[in-house]
Amino acid sequence: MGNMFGSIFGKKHYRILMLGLDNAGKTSILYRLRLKESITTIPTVGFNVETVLLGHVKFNVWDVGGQDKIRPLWRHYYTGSQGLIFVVDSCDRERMEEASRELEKIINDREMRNTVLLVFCNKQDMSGCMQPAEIRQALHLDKLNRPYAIMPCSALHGTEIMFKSSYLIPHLSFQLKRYIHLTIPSLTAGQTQYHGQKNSTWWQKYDSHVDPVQTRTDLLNMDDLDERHYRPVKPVIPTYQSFSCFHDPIISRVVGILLREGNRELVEELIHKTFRTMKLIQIGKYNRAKTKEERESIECNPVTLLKQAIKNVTPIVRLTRIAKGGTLYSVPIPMSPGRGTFTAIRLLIDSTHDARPHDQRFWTLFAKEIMDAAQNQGRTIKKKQEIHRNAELNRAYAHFKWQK
Ligand SMILES: Nc1nc2c(ncn2[C@@H]2O[C@H](COP(=O)(O)OP(=O)(O)OP(=O)(O)O)[C@@H](O)[C@H]2O)c(=O)[nH]1
Ligand SMILES: [Mg+2]
Repeated sequence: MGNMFGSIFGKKHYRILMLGLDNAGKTSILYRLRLKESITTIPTVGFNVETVLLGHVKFNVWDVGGQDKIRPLWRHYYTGSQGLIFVVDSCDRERMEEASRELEKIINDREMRNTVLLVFCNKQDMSGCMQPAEIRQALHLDKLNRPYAIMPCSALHGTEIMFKSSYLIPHLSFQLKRYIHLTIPSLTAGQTQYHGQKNSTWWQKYDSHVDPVQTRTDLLNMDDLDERHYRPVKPVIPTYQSFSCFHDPIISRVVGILLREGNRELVEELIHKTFRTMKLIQIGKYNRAKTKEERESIECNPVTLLKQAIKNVTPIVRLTRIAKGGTLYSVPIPMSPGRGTFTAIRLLIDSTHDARPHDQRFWTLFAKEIMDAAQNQGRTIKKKQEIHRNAELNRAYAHFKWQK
């Protein structure tokens, strides 16, 4: 189903909100889905967000801390969520009633009216835990008049979760069809306008959403008459941005520049292989180093090396063409920071394509170029120096930039 869905709608992002009482295992489930292994967690104070790929469909899964002090913050994450995963600790019989109350509060909210509900009965590996049928009764799910699914799982034995999460896909496809059905008539009637965000409709300009509170201290200091208690709240960040610990703007930029024909997963894999090669080379050097000072001078973090390389390779000037008296002159002008980063990455990639021998893999050559550039040596640095030299040769025309 995932494949079919992906081929019809292309690659899609869905925003899934994962809520539940504290200690239910939300963070464990999130990282089990993301890393396919169980990790040691600490109670979440803010939130974690990760992108999980299931079949061809990407899910942005938001895990928000469940301690009672932070529960009022949950509603700030409702807007734009297409799915809700409610996690319950199957062994926590005493707090089942509390979980039921919280779930009821969430699904009765206006913003969550159309979301798909999936209840995970976590910690099924422990003896004496409640069975899904019991939990369904305890959470009063029978009385719900919306589609939902309830399933046993264990964040410690994650294969079950991986399989079951694909349940969300058919339901979401149903939702999407309904959505398309609703928006197409208004599109043809020419009523749809775009206000920055895609798929927004004309009436959204009357949107009365207020800004969310993002920190716990602000929340605790919020008075009872604050408008956030009764008015719809904006999402904390737009869906296309990420706070994931795996996200880095520079790496995304490199991926974007290397990208061809939209195969982002392939490019991300190339970058990961480049980083792995760099790390292996640097760790080899580190282990061979004799003295402590020598060891300290070796940088083993590939991301730091990439950033250093980009910094070293960024030119400070560039040439532009200006017409004067029927002649085109190459005029040196300062490089803007954004364009400078782009040029640096482009130069690194170009010198990788020029590199010899050709029988080596891209990631090996790219890793070597980055490490050379981080040391202020190599082909890419020469290319930068060439740009500077050309600017120097044309310095006589520099005043054309401001003389009209
Ligand atoms: N036995 C067992 N323990 C689990 C399972 N899933 C999570 N745990 C444990 O439950 C504890 C709490 O897990 P977390 O993932 O931090 O819980 P949480 O829901 O994120 O908690 P908050 O961040 O406070 O909302 C951790 O000690 C986990 O090791 C499971 O499937 N089986
Ligand atoms: Mg947590």
